Amino acid sequence: MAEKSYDAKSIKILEGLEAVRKRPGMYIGSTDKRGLHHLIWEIVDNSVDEAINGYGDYIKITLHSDKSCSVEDHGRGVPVDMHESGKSAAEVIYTVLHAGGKFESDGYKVSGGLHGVGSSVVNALSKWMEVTIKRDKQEHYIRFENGGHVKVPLKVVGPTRGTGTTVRFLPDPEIFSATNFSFTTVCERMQESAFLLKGITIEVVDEEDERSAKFHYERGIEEFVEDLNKGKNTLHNVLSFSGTRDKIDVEISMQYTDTYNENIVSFVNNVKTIDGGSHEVGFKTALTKVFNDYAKSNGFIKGNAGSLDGSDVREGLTAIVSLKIPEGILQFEGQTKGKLGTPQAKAAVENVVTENLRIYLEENRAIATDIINKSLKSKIAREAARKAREDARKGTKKNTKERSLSGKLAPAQSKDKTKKELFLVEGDSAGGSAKQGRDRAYQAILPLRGKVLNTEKTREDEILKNEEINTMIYTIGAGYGSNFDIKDCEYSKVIIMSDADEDGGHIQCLLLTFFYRYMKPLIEDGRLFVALPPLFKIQTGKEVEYAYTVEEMKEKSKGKRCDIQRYKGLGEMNADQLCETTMKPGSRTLIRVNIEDAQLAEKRVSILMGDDVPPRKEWIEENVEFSLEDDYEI
Ligand code: 0R9
Repeated sequence: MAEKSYDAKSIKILEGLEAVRKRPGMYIGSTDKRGLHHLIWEIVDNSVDEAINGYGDYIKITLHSDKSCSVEDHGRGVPVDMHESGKSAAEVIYTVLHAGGKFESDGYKVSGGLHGVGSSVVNALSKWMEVTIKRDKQEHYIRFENGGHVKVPLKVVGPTRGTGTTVRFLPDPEIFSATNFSFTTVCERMQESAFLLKGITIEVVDEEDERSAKFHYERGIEEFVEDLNKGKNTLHNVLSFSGTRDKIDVEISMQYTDTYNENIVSFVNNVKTIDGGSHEVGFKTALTKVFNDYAKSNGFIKGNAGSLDGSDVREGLTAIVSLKIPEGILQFEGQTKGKLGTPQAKAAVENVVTENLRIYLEENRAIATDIINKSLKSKIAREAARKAREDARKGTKKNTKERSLSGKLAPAQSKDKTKKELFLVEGDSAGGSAKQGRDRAYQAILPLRGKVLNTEKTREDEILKNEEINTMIYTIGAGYGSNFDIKDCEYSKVIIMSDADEDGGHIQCLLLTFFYRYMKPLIEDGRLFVALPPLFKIQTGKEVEYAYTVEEMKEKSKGKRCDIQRYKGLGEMNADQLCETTMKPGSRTLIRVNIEDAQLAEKRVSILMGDDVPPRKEWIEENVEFSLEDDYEI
């Protein structure tokens, strides 16, 4: 009888694992590079849980040459006793699927809560998985194959010292489209975890390329902020506040730089809240209130001169907001569950920040003055930009003068902002073809001459003196920087069209940097694109085909007697060809630029486009493999 129910349970378990293999996306989001790395995060989560509970302060991730990955922790070791089902506890946690959906396993498991939620999913999606457990002075071993089938049941291997768990797995190449783990991706994520788990050491080893990195931070998120602001001019040392309200632990570190960017990154139970939520609202509300109160009571804003906006007091601010919330009141919202819903979190953060920041400003008046002056500058610029936009809308005299400045622009005839497209075209000759070949009703062409300014290395006042940049801001019509207002944007699509060569790539990078820094909402709203012109023209008799990659060219010309022309630049195409291949909806290929991870994007742009050479060199050396994805996900 017991035997029978044991078998029945085993079948159920294998059915569960099979379901994961059938629809992996439901459990790990995708089966591309991102999903592949998700497997590591799932396993590391268990080690992190154990470390948070006070067991083991060292975690090691090894990327092996055989494309498998192992995660080692120095916790208590997974229990090895027999579970009531007749299976070992170790077998159970690596094979029994936790009930629930897609993102549940991303949740923080507070002490005493759920453990090992994602391990069985990783097992299901692996060619093999081995677990080695050091516990009770003995080393134990269990091996699974082909999506979680037990190959070697739990056994004692021999005596050992210390305690801990090591999980090694090989992702199933039949499931994943990508099979190479990226050392950089793993390091970036582990560094972030190490910042959040102060005092814990996380080591990442890449066996194949013989390199490793160790992350350990005694001051936690304070060092996180220092890292984010590396290479920037800062106005003061990092401020850190913490406190507990309503059983919610709040920890905040913040620092102002002399840049114009706002970089607030928030976490709940060590999981990043990409879409913000109540804690970020509380943080922003407190900042605006405290700085306005200080500015008014110290004579920075007199009479009815108007308050500082939230965007004014956040200009140049880098901050980490990290909360620990008990499971009972934890609520996530949104499609990807990246937004904190818990209403109490707003008050908790608001309270901690208001109390502490007020005192800090009173005690550090020189710094307070610097920050307020910076915010006031933003306020003046914001009001000036608004006025300029209003003038532009009304069509005042000044506007006509400015319009002549952008005489290069071939405007679209339509006034319909939801249909109009703006092409930013490299070079006058391609600009000429584009003007001829376009759909005049909806497509506007702005040819750009020469190299675009690197806005990452240039001060704002210099940037605004640059004619090329000025024309773009004016043409798009929605302002720039913290005063950019997407509602005023004249176009539904802004399309960068440059040659498919090195120079063209450089121009793309420079333009992407400009849009990222000064018109970020354009990207966030999905309105920025890069046009993909063809690399080859293949002519067979009278028939003309185009190819966008070398492989496609080979494929299309195979076994044919044809003429192959490699386009060196857009200028080599005549107006009809350019229109057909690169501009006409339906036959063109556009790449939408998106920001997948705001914090990473921030770091990438400043490393790749900024003043500091060594970090750029390091990044390029470590990332020799470039893919389209890497190029455009800035
Ligand atoms: C290398 C990746 N690490 C793990 O997968 C891992 C899981 C795990 C763990 C415990 C300790 N370390 C771990 N590492 C543990 C031990 C005990 C209680 N809770 C957790 C204990 O000794 O009493 N477990 C995660 C789930 C389980 N253990 C359990 F369900 F089997 F208990």
